[in-house]
Amino acid sequence: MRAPAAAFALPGPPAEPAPFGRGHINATYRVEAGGQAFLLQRINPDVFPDPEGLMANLERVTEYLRGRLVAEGFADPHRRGLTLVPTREGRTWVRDEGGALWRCLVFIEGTCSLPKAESATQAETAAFAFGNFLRRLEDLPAPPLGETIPHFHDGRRRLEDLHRALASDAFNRAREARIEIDALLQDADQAALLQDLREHGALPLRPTHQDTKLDNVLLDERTGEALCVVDLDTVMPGLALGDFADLARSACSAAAEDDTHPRVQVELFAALVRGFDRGLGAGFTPLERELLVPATQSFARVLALRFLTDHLEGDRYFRIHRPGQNLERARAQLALLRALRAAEGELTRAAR
Ligand code: GN1
Ligand code: MG
Repeated sequence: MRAPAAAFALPGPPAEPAPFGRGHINATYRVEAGGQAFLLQRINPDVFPDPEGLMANLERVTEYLRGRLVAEGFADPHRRGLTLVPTREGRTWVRDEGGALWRCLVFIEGTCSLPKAESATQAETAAFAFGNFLRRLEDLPAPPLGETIPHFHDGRRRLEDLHRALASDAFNRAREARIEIDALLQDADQAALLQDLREHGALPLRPTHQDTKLDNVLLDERTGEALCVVDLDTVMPGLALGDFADLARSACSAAAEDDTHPRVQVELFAALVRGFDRGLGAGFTPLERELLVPATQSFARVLALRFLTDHLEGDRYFRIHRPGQNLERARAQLALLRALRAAEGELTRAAR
């Protein structure tokens, strides 16, 4: 691991990198060099088909956001936005012998991220940060950002993927997942809600984050202020409604994402709506507001589809720490979907 670290222009010789974070996709390490801390990340080539294109997006987005933060008068833009560390050759990535790309970011000290919201205030703060992130990127100059994962939130495709995995059942895992499969095949077209909106042009495409999990916001350890939105690998054109929905499905329950006993809380959902709406500046459009609850349900369903498909295909996409974990994750998202339906009336009132 020291080999990729050594390629970057660090302020001293790098110490042995240590695994860091809770991400399911990339490998992330914290590394100290010259009395400062950095994050070293290997971009998962099985997930991102064009890592160089991804890095080109990331360079544009981080630079543009830095400019916006400075223009907004923040004295600490390096704590509120990500900073890429260049290699000695002046690039933002290095390729290892296996062909995978590595990058290095400045570690933002004195922050934490949360697997679940502990209070409505925290939920609102994080939601504001994501809405505000979209507001800041709204006028990103052309050309549009590249698609780092084509069809990423296309629920119809995700359903086709499940059917394909079921047809081959290469690991003979479909039998034990019958209940989850049946649940996902019921009302299956609800997975396509966001994709339908996108195709019908009912909502504008704009730069979006597309992985708005609660723990992708860094909070100031001391004050609890939301400082920085991280994990920018899927920043690409999309729907603001999708970013709200992915956040709401990850943060409207007082239980963590992989807990099969979700506790959907109306006050948390209401706080997420308030925070995101404020962060957007212009706020939700009437159509977006009407769809906040169905979109959140749809996102829980699509993520359940993705976890289940990956389980059936032998855990090639989401990293697991024990056998069957992706099946458990699918179960947890299905339980969340049921809870979101049970609370639908209250959530809809809270979204108005
Ligand atoms: C992945 O990288 P991470 O763990 O923040 C996934 C998201 C899922 C999330 C579920 C690129 O996010 O789409 O919602 O897991 N990211 C990618 O925990 O697929
Ligand atoms: Mg992440």
